[in-house]
Parts: sequence; structure tokens; C-alpha cells
Amino acid sequence: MTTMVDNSALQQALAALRGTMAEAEQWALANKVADLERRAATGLQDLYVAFCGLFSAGKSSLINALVADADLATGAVPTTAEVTAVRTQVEARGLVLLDTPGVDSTDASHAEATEAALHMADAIIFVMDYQHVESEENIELARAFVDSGKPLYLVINQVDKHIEWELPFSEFQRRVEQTFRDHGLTYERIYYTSTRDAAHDETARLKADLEQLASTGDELVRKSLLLAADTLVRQFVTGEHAPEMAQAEERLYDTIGYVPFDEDEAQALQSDAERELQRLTAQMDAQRTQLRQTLEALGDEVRRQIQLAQIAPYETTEKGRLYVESQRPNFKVGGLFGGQRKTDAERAQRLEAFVRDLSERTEKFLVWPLQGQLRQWLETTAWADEAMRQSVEEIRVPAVSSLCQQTVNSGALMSEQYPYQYVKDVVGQVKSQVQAQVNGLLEAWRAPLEAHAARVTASERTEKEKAEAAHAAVSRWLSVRAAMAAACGQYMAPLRQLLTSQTEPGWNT
Ligand SMILES: Nc1nc2c(ncn2[C@@H]2O[C@H](COP(=O)(O)OP(=O)(O)OP(=O)(O)O)[C@@H](O)[C@H]2O)c(=O)[nH]1
Ligand SMILES: [Mg+2]
Repeated sequence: MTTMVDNSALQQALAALRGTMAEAEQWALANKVADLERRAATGLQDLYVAFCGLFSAGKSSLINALVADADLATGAVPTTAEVTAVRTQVEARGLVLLDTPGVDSTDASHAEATEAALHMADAIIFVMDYQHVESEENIELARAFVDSGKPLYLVINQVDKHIEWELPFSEFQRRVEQTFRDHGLTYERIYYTSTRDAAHDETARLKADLEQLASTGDELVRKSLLLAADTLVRQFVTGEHAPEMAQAEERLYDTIGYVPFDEDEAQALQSDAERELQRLTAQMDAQRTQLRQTLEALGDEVRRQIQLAQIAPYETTEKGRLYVESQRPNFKVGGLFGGQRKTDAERAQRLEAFVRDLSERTEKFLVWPLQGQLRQWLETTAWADEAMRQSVEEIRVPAVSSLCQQTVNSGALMSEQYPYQYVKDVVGQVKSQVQAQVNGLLEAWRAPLEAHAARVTASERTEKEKAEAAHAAVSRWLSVRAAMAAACGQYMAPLRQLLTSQTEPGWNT
């Protein structure tokens, strides 16, 4: 089984990526893509292994021991200043060992050089001095190598310093491995080496394994190239989206106070905000509904009271009957000697008697009790204001006189039953006019009620605005992240297609 990589297509895809980065003036990234292009140009023939670690761990000495004709400078003080490549040949493949300057926190240029070597490396050999394995700096460095995602080999060098009677070597090994496990640091394998004479030296083993890695390294090289490209693309996309991301993050700090760790956390925050919004909306609706219901209940009560009010008992009805009977065309008073004047006077007098009686009763048995009821309601209503109180005092007895005259149905006058119907009609008119006044008043009370509802729910509204702002901020962040992921995916798609393992069975096995 042989895996074929279309090298010219790969070079083209990388060149396109470099072009995009150059266009955006991301020169450092474009140059790193150019490194990958050079690897593609040689048909991915070389395997790069970076030797990294703190200074004086013995990186250069170890490479000298592994490669017969290597002659790297070594020394007790920081020695290697820049990345040096030592090239050997293993069958058809070049094996390139990259010696790197020791990483120490004081020299940034060394860290940069190591980073550059890591970018080229297909595998990392992390060299440690026997005495510094558990040091904080060493563990921190190990973490960075693990995070790079490249195959990591640990080398505990200078094991000639081990004194067997102090601690059995197997116990030392157990402790070292435990330390890495405790820190959650994963690796391919550990080697114990020495460039001096030492009982437990595995340099030969390391050399054999490196050669093995080189001879079977196709998959590793492709994976590592993909990883290197992916790292560069991520850096590029992150840079391109930096202003948007900074804005999105600022909004997050302003609302929830921090940036979510990942999409999952962001989505959980979204759901929290949505639930909170629902809860607050329900709470506000409930409060508002409750307030509105008090006004509706009052309206119902008032309507009932108006309907039940007795404003035309027997005597009043009689007065109504007498008046309406006087409206018949054949109505006359004073017998033969009665004149039109007398008849008119009688009619006017009957009208006045009915109107006065009905007015008085309307006032006493309808308007006053109604005002009493409304006043009482206002007294128990916290949000009642002066204008509302005033509007109750302004309820008036309707213009009964004109109502009485207008309601007469001249076509029905001669009917025996009509007078009773007439009084009912007049009473209905009076009541509906009072009802209309009350309706107008209750309608006007809606505004103060809504204003009060707004005051009562003010804190919920503030909370709601907060939740809405949080939701919007997280959404924004998620959408920037999604745009970044989509951009990464788009840039990486051709490379992924070319470099992802495509085995061709039965061909040239
Ligand atoms: N005892 C002992 N000393 C060693 C061993 N390997 C290297 N040394 C010594 O340790 C010192 C540092 O060795 P280098 O190979 O220069 O270490 P390095 O990791 O390349 O150091 P920098 O390039 O400065 O980061 C030198 O004095 C070496 O002689 C070893 O296996 N045992
Ligand atoms: Mg060195």
C-alpha cells in the first residue's frame, strides 16, 4: 500500500494560501507557509525532528552522539544560539535533526527560535537534564510541547549522574513517569540517555527508533504538514478577525464579565439567558394582568350596579305614564271649555313632575351610590391619583328633560301598554348615558394603570434588558467564532483533501 500525494497540487494549494496571507501583509505567516512549500517541492522527502529543552540539558551533545559526523558546539553555559540542522539519510528519506537553543525565560529570541523549529518539526524530542526533570520550568515547557499536537518523545539525559545506592534506577523511572502522568502530560515514549558512560543509556535505542520513524514516516510527515498549515491558518484567521473579536469580547466583558471558554459554554449561557428572559416576561405579564384585572373587575361591578339601580319605582312610572298619555293628540283638559293653553300647561306640568322625580331618583339611587363605590375603590388603590378622584366627582345626572321628550314614540302613543314601555325606554337611556360616562372614566384610568404596571415591573425590566444584552453579546461572539471556523475550514479544505490519508490498495504494494 502506498499513499500518493499530488505534490504539484500541494504546492499550488500552499502557494495560494501564501498569496492570501501576503495580500493581507501577514509576511511572517506567509514565510512560514513558504517553508512548507519548500518541503512539498522536495516531495516531502525529509522528516524533521526538533530537539528542544532548557539550556544545558545536553541537546547538542545528544545530537553529536546520534550522528557520527555531527560536531555541534556544547558547553556548560548557554551555547546554541540558533536553530541548526543536522541532516542524515535513512534509505530514501532525509532525517533532519534540528538542534535548538535552550529555552530560558530570560531570552525571548531563544523561545522564538524554538517556536520556528517547532513549526518545521514532524516530531519533538524534549531533552531534559537528569537533575531538572521535575522543575517547574521544565514541566511548563513540556505542556507547551504537548499542546503543539506533535508526537512528543521525552529524553531524560545525563543519567550517568544517577547514583544507584541512593535510589534504584527503576524507582527513579517510576517517579519520572508518575510526574508526567500527574500533570496530565502525554507522550509517545521516554528514553533515558547519557553521552558519558552510563549503565542505563538508551541512546542506541533512540537512534534506532529515529531511523525507524524516518523510514516509515509518510503518514507522520503528511499529518505534521497538515497540522503546521492548520496552525498557520488559525493564526492568520485569528489575526484577520482580531478587531471583530476584540469588539465581541468587549461586549462580553460589559455584560457577563468574562469570555466563555468554548462554544459549549457559550451555548449554555445562551440557554440560561433565554430561560431568564422567559421567566421575567412571564412574571411581568402576570403582574400586569393582575393589575388590569382589578380594573376589569371594577367595570363589571359598576355595570351590575347600574343595571340593578331602582330609579323608576311605581310612583315614578305613574308620572311617566301621565306625561306620555298627555302627548296623545286627542289629549285635552278642561272639557269643552278647555283651551290649547290649558292643555299645554298640563302637558308641561306632567313633564316637569316626571323629570324632577326621575332626576332626583337617578341622582340618589344611581349616581351617588356609584360615586361612593368608585371612591371606595380608589381609596384602596395604591396608584390612584388626583385626576382619577376628580373624574369620579364629575359624573353627572344625564339631561333627563330632553331625554324624556326625545324618547316619546308618537306612533305607539295610542297603545294601552306603551306608557310602561316608554318609562322602561327612558330608564334604559338614562342608565346607558351614565354607563357611557363611567366607561369613559375607566378608559381614562388605563393610562395611570399602565404607568403603575411599568413602575412595579421596573426591576424585572432592568433584569430583562441585562439578559437581552448578555444574550446578544454571546450570540455576537458565537457568530464571530463561527465565521472564524468557517474561514479556517475554507482555507484548509484543499490541503486536507490532498494530505488526508488516501490509501490505494492493490497498487504498487
Ligand atoms: N554528565 C553529563 N554531562 C553532559 C551530558 N550531556 C551533556 N553534558 C554536558 O552538559 C553541558 C551542556 O551540554 P550541551 O550539549 O551544550 O547542552 P545544550 O542542551 O545543547 O545547551 P544549550 O545549547 O546551551 O541550550 C556540557 O558541558 C556538556 O558537556 C551527559 O550525558 N552527562
Ligand atoms: Mg546546544
